[in-house]
Amino acid sequence: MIAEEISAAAAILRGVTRVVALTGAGVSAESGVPTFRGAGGLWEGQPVQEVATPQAFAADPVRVWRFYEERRRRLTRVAPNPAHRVLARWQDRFPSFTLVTQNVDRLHHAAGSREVLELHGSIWEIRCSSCGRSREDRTVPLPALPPVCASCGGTERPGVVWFGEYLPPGVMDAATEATQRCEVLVVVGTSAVVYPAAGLVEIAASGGAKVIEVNPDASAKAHLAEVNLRGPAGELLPNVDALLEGA
Ligand code: BV8
Ligand code: ZN
Repeated sequence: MIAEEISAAAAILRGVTRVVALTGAGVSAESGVPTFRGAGGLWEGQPVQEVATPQAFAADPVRVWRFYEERRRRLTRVAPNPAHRVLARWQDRFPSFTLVTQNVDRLHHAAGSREVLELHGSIWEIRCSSCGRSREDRTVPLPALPPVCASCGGTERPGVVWFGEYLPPGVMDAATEATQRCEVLVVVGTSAVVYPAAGLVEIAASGGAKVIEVNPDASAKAHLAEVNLRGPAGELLPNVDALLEGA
């Protein structure tokens, strides 16, 4: 029964000090942002894993930019949902709270979350492929595709981590360190199939932390969860938070 699961999740979270939350596309689903799975993992019929790669960008930068422009445009019309807002509140509810996301949409920031560990970068960052100069740019549509670097004339790319690319070292180390030390890991809206992000669930569980999953469907790591809240995060996280509020 979901009510029991919600109380079980609140019981695990009540009184703990070190909490980490790991989020994926599902936390933004109720804001109207399609998940990767939801779209069948495809863009224009091609697996995203093939579009979101340095090879695809080298072969056809305009095509890859169209993929990101379309997502940037869609993101200008969405807002954070209650799941984002609860996770923003939790940075003040727990003495040590770390928010780790695979999302590039910055909806956690828009909900008031500070110090979000963005494992896969941000769709609002633009970086020069030559000199590495990076800037936040929310212009939609961009005046030219591909955008050109103002300081060296190089081709600019979206500031996201593509498949086959290493994650920003500092960010992954901070996420790993927080997960190794946490008492509870809350896994929200991820299928947990992309690495090294998905490996964080193992790190938490093998470190003795309790894992709570919030997802209508079982992720690839659901077997590591103490409690599985099977439903939309925008509905279930506020219920858990309400029980913590009452405590
Ligand atoms: C790397 C940014 C070193 C770009 C992304 C080990 C084993 C196997 C493969 C690998 C491995 N190690 C490395 C790999 C390769 C690869 C990988 O993991 N491949 C997978 C496909 C098997 N990893 C990499 O390439 C990483 N780099 O390892 O570098 C290296 C270097 C050279 C050579 C080798 C290794 C880089 C990975 C990062 C790629 N960039 N995003 C962009 O966004 O365009 S990944 C992208 O896809 C997302 O960021 C996210 O990580 C992933 C999608 O997953 P989710 O977010 O979970 O979304 P999904 O749609 O799948 O699921 C949504 C879930 O939400 C569902 O479960 C659904 O039920 C749920 N849901 C729906 N509605 C709701 C909900 N939940 C709650 N509430 C709701 N309302
Ligand atoms: Zn440059």
